[in-house]
Amino acid sequence: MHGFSETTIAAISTPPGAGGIGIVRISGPQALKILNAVFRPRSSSCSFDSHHLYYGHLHDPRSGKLLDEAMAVYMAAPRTYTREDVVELHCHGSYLVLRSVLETVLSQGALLAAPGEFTKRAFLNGRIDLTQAEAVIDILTARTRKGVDLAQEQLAGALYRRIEPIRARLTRMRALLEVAIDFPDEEVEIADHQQLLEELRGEVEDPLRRLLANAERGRLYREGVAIVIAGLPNVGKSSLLNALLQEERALVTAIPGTTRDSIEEIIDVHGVPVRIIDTAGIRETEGEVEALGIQRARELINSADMVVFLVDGAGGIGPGDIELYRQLRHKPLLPVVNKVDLCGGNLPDLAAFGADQQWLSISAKRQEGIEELKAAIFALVTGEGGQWEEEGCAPNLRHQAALQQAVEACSRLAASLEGALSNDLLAVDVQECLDCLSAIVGETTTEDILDVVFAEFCLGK
Ligand SMILES: Nc1nc2c(ncn2[C@@H]2O[C@H](COP(=O)(O)OP(=O)(O)OP(=O)(O)O)[C@@H](O)[C@H]2O)c(=O)[nH]1
Ligand SMILES: [Mg+2]
Repeated sequence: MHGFSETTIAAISTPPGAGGIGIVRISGPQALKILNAVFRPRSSSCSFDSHHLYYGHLHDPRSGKLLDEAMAVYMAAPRTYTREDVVELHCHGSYLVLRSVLETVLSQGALLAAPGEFTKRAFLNGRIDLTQAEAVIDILTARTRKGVDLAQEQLAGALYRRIEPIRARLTRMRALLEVAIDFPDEEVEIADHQQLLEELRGEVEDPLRRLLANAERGRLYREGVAIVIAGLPNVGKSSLLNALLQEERALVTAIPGTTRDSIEEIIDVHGVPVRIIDTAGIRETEGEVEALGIQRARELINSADMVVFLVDGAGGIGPGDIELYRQLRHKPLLPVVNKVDLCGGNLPDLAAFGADQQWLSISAKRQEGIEELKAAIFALVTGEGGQWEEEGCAPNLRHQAALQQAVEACSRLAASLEGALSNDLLAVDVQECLDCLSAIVGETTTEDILDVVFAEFCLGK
């Protein structure tokens, strides 16, 4: 589909900073030549067996200078990450060492790899489809174990395997229609429209809609949600943050107005990365710093996906709580009563907030009710209590847009079939639907799509 690249690329493939080892990766037709130029194996063998690790030293061939003691591996095409010849130089994980090794490799004819270029080559050389390339980014950036699992499934081809049978079905339909176009005078009807319509509904549209239903889930596990803990001063917001994190992250004191700057951390709520943000307690204040904190809190509340609205069950509910509740009502809200350990079983009267409002009771200090709160957060972010089909695939935004277009093309096709339009027109609709699906797996991708996908990668991947 795309010819193999003539250039050889190289990059530092391990993260910046000090580490036990750091790896410079080289891919392309000159990889082996460069390895021979920069690396001297201790054993004097002059050739490298593929997929074997060699111990030796890296030198700069221009000056003869010793660069590092290293392990090197040469992997001959096509059994490699990119399907090209690949060399990895395992050096000491010092950024300065790695830089000088990379610079030397570049001086021998390699080009600095663009972000994601190794994976892009793996895709262009047909080792993986586009959804698998995207899964590689997801694995690198996942923030929960669940996110990693979903990405691994996609890397194993879960999404591809869901798209392929639908594409195969559409391809068959197109073929039927083409035959019917070529032989308009046949006695038997080659493309029975009623039957095509049934196939379209059952084997194309339904599976596509089911995939689309999973896209929301993909977004959630990939991007997570932002939740602000809001309430009056001293109700225990920072204590709640600490309880959720299981760590004394925020300052907690009995003095109202303790938190000024907002504090945020990411927690794993049943696999969803939740950014949890502790804010300044909201009240009228003369203090300049506190006022800035409160303004900040209001901005964060506005941009948050949802709000945990906290009141102090022991201190009594005041007009301030009710006024704040009124202001927050337009957001997805989880109302929580804190400090129930001080209530002796008697919760304050919460009827003023509305008779039908469900409240959770917790004690942030004693870490009671925290699991229930997490479950409630999960239920709220997943809508109907997380009733997703566990299908092992989580389409991303790009897939979602293409799936949406495919479903729309499907509807047009169904209407055309019902309207008994000519086979030529039907074939156009089928092709449109096919194009959308081909774009997802990367079979008919334009440079723009590739640029967008691979721009998300980090260097060296
Ligand atoms: N008994 C009891 N005390 C609590 C509980 N949660 C918080 N507190 C106490 O309430 C006081 C205020 O707690 P914070 O977590 O600082 O409250 P806050 O809402 O962050 O306060 P500001 O940052 O000032 O808005 C502290 O003395 C906490 O120890 C609880 O569940 N039970
Ligand atoms: Mg606080």
